[in-house]
Amino acid sequence: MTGPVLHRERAVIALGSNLGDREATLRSAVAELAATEGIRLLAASGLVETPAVTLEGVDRTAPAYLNAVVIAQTTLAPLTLLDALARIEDAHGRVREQRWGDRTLDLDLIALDDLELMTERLTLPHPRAHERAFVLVPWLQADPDATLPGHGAVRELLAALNDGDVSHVEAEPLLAPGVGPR
Ligand code: A4P
Ligand code: MG
Repeated sequence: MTGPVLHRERAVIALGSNLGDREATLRSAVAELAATEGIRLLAASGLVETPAVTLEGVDRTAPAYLNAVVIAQTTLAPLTLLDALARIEDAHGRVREQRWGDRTLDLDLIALDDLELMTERLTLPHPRAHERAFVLVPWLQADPDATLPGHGAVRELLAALNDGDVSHVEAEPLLAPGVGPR
């Protein structure tokens, strides 16, 4: 007898933090993702520092963000994966008071294969990813050939944005060598 066929999807997850020890938070979030049943990390960006984008636009008086992107393989259903991300956010003291407000940790699902979905809890691909350098720059680091379903090559989306606000601050790779296919 063979075991159940586990369909594996490729997930792109964006991480952001602009409160507390941002780097420690992002590193432990990556470790927690890697330790989640049904998630296997394949690649990760470095850390990039970006000015806060708020509902009023770029706010340079707000604490700056560290952003990163990880690529994973997952057997989790889309909403189960979203729940897993929310649990990790909550474990890092995430409070939800203001949309696009300051946060210890934000985990967004950017894409899950080429799935297109629009439900109350989950929109895929992430509806704002294509216009955000703080997502596209680290995504390209993690996957130089990345494409955003419905929008095209990430490299071209980024060139069209022409946003020079993103700087690379990574000290050590977010993903230790050896993490990956087992
Ligand atoms: N939701 C729907 N689709 C998704 C998805 N693909 N991934 C729902 C994740 N969540 C998704 O999110 C609100 C609800 O969106 C969730 O309950 C989920 O069911 P939230 O994280 O509670 O609140 P939020 O993040 O404030 O709202 P929103 O609109 O998702 O914000 P964004 O678009 O994620 O923007 N500036 C910089 N420099 N770097 C950042 O990382 N991030 C944001 C947040 C704003 N400014 C930023 C950054
Ligand atoms: Mg979010």
